[in-house]
Amino acid sequence: MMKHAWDSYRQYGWGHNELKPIAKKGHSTNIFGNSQLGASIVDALDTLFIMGLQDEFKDGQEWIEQNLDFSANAEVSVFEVNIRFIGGLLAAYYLSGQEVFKMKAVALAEKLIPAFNTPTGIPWAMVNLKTGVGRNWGWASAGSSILAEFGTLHMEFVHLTYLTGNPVYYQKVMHIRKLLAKMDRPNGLYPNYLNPRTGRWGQHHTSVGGLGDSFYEYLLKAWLMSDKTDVEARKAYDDAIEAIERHLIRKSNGGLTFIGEWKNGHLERKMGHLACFAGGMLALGIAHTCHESYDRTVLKLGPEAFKFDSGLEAVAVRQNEKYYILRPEVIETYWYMWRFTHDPKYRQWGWEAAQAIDRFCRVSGGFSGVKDVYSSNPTYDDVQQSFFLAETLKYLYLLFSNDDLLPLETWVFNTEAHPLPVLHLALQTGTLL
Ligand code: DMJ
Repeated sequence: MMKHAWDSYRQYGWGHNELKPIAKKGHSTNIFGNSQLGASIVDALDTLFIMGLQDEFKDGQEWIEQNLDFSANAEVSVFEVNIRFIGGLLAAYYLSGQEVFKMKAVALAEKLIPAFNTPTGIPWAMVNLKTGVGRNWGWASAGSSILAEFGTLHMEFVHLTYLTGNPVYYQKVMHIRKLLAKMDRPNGLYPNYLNPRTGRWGQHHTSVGGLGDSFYEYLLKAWLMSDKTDVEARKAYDDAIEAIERHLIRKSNGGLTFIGEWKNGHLERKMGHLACFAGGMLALGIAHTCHESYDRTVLKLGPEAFKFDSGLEAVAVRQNEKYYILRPEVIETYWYMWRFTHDPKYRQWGWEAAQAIDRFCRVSGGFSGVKDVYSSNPTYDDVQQSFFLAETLKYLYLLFSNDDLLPLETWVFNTEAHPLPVLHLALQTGTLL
């Protein structure tokens, strides 16, 4: 599947950010601005390396050496560029030892630093790579920055300081953490929106799915990545999860554990596909619930969001929530649960998902998302997302590999599945400061 995804991108979308596997041409979205940064190449590199696809890896490296530069007049998402590009380049560097990846990661990080020029130091969501001008998404509450965006820079930025000796990256993300630690939280929950001018929360919406998700993930992983010495991060994680357990985690009438969304004092009994990564983070009954969300569809692929009220149990109701865009979170959770328990059901569930993807998402020009997982005759969205190569296929591969391939004692995966090593000595000896 990886060969088919990569070869198709190589043939029809090379250098573009993503691929349209039906139209057989390049694709991009607003998260990459109007740039051609080869996002699929950078996102896929470490997967190719791990799978032993050396020629393909070399091909990607060559493209990066010759073509990847960050001078375009393009407004990109700081978060997306960080997790896919900086994370991807750093992982490629750590795995292969090739200096070029480190150099490119640092060059790109320099372009993101102007995004932190706000009255509070909470970065803008977007930055123009050429001019350094930042701004926020028009749709975000009251001009706010997004928790899952400014809260998902920590791992990569700590590594950048570790590799370069330049303290700036570390200082930027530690500043975010300190600022958050000082703020009052309604019911102990972190709202998804924070205004970078005023330092006040926007709407009181809390989610472990979209807009919140990887913020919680990075608190836990900051602690893991520091060889469990960053106890401040662990404490913040424990406090956040305690409030989430109290207010958001419930059992449906049918006995499925789910994580709902908090909207201005009210619990919405709905869970997004994105929240399914939390099965691996919390190791609760979430993996089972997310498997049910797949199993209760015609295609055996999970919808974007599913509900637990009015007699509904892990199924999507709205037409615009029935799509599957090759997302990884459920398979990610299966893999973590496999590593934690070695219960064969997780491999079985992963195998079911792999077969369903191969059957319903494979087209001659790559892999495409589908618009309705409840229809036996689904239409395609014609996008091969870069995270399909970075995450979905990597987690599937790891699910059927031995534990000594990227052991979790020494590697911590960023939110785009790019493995970064645990920094044993650096944090303990304070060399980062
Ligand atoms: C990926 O880019 C990352 O996993 C991110 O944290 C959330 N969304 C996508 C995949 O669904």
